[in-house]
Amino acid sequence: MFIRLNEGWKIPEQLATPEAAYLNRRTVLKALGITGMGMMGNAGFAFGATEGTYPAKRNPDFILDRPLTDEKVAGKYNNFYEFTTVKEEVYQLAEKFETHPWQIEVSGEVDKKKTYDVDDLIGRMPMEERLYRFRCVEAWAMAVPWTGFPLKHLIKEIKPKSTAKFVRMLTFLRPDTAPGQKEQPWYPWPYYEALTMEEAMNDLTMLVTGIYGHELPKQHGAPIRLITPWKYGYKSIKSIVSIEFTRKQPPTFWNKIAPLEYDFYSNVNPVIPHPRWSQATERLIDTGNRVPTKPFNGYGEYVAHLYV
Ligand SMILES: Nc1nc2c(c(=O)[nH]1)N[C@H]1C(S)=C(S)[C@@H](COP(=O)(O)O)O[C@H]1N2
Ligand SMILES: [Mo]
Repeated sequence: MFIRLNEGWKIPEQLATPEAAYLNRRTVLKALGITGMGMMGNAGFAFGATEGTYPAKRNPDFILDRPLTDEKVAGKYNNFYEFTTVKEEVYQLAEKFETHPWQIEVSGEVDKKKTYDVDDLIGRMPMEERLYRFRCVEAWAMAVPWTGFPLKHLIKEIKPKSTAKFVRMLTFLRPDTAPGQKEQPWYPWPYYEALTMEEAMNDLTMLVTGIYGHELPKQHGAPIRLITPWKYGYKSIKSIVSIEFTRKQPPTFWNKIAPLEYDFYSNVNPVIPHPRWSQATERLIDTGNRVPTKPFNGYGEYVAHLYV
């Protein structure tokens, strides 16, 4: 995040292409009533306890103002510092990382600690697909179909105590198989993030296990990650092993490293520049087009009320 600034932000903005609601091929075919199993097959991605999960039914409430990002581009341009800070190399270094089986520990302001198995959650949570914009603080952006479930469903099941005001999440700590953790000991591993309880319960907030109609490849944060589309990407913590409910606002990884550059809330905001670059526009990673940044990344109707 520090070392590979995109040069693009320095050049004058390109004009945005006109907005148009995006429908992909499957949605169009569905609308016409002509989808068949042959077209919607799983292409060998689903297996084991999650068989039949993907592709999940798309939630039609979430439409895009831009085409979906090319899956191959999104899968080879990743921030996942546990493996490397070189975006183009994450997918290779994460390849052998073991993500199955996988448990999440729930602790803190709860009646008793509990362990959840990710396959079990996938089997019984209301899985859906959503097309979301995604915006990294480095000013690159993409639009992808995530599969997962709103975090609020899990929180309602957990029933945290009324003293729970924040939700803290942690990534794995495995320096033996995650070379970035071993070779960059100056970072405060494991990666940790947090939301207010209101943010965690918001309709937009998802725990995600899939992308592009199949399970998450490792570079995108398998087997389960957070997605908060109105916040900069670093809030979307990958490969979650722990969820803790706290009374006080927890510290966060990037805020700890550079408090003046990364604040707790980190809501996408075109008028507040990062100390080292403008946030007025963003670069779409597959086309290279620059488009204006939207307040709350375009999701103000869902979340603006949380911040007044
Ligand atoms: N555990 C962990 N989660 C993480 C990161 C990371 O380095 N480690 N990087 C974050 C940042 S800065 C971004 S932009 C997104 C990138 O998600 P993607 O690679 O799936 O596009 O993941 C976020 N989640
Ligand atoms: Mo990011």
